[in-house]
Amino acid sequence: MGETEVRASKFLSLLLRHNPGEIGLELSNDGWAKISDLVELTKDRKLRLTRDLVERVVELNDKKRFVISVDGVRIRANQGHSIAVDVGLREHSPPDVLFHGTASGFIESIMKFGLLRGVRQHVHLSADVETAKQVGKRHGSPLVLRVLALEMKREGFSFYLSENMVWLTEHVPVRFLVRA
Ligand code: HQG
Repeated sequence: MGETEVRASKFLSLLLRHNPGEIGLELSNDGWAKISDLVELTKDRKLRLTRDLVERVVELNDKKRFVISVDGVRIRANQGHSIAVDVGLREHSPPDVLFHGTASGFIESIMKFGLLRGVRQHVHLSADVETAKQVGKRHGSPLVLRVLALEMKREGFSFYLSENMVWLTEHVPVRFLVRA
C-alpha cells in the first residue's frame, strides 16, 4: 500500500469502527456503509475516498480489516469497533493458548484487573506471538501475555473469530493470564 492507501485505511477505520458521524455517514445496525455515501461525503475533503481507492484499500489491506458486500454496494470493518454494531460474530472454540500484545506500562493494571476491552467491544487476541508483539508495539515497549483460552472456554467464557482471524472475547480475568 502506498501512502495514500495507508491514510485512507486509517480514515476508514475511524469512520467504520468509531466515528461515522465525523463525515455524517450512516451505518446499518450490522455495520455496513454504502460506498457511494463514502464517495459523496468525502468529495470536498483533502482525502477523497473514491470507489477505486476504497477498493484498493480493501484488496491490499495487510490485516483484511474491511470487506465489501458481494453485490459491491457496501463496506464494513470486520472487527475493532467501539460503536455498537453487530457484525454477526460466531462463537468458536479457541486453541489451548492465545496471545495478547500490550505495552509494559500497562502490565501492573492488567495483572490487577485482567484484560479489559476498554472502548472497544472486545479484548483482541492473536493466534501467534509475532502478531501479538506487533499489536503491543503500537502502545510502547511490547510485552506478550499468554491467555489460557481453552480453559476459559471450558469455564463458560465465549470466544469469537472475526472474518480476518482476530480472536475476540469480552474480558480475560487475571487467573487465565501468564506472562510469556
Ligand atoms: C490495554 C489493532 C490497563 C491493552 C490490533 C491494550 C488489534 C489494559 C490497550 C486491535 C487493561 C487497549 C486492538 C487493563 C487491557 N489495564 N491496560 N486492565 N486491559 N489493556 O488499541 O488490543 O490495526 O483498544 O493491552 O491489531 O491494542 O486497528 O486494543 O494495550 O487487533 O486493525 O489497553 O487493534 O488492529 O488498546 O488492539 P486497543 P489492542 P488494527
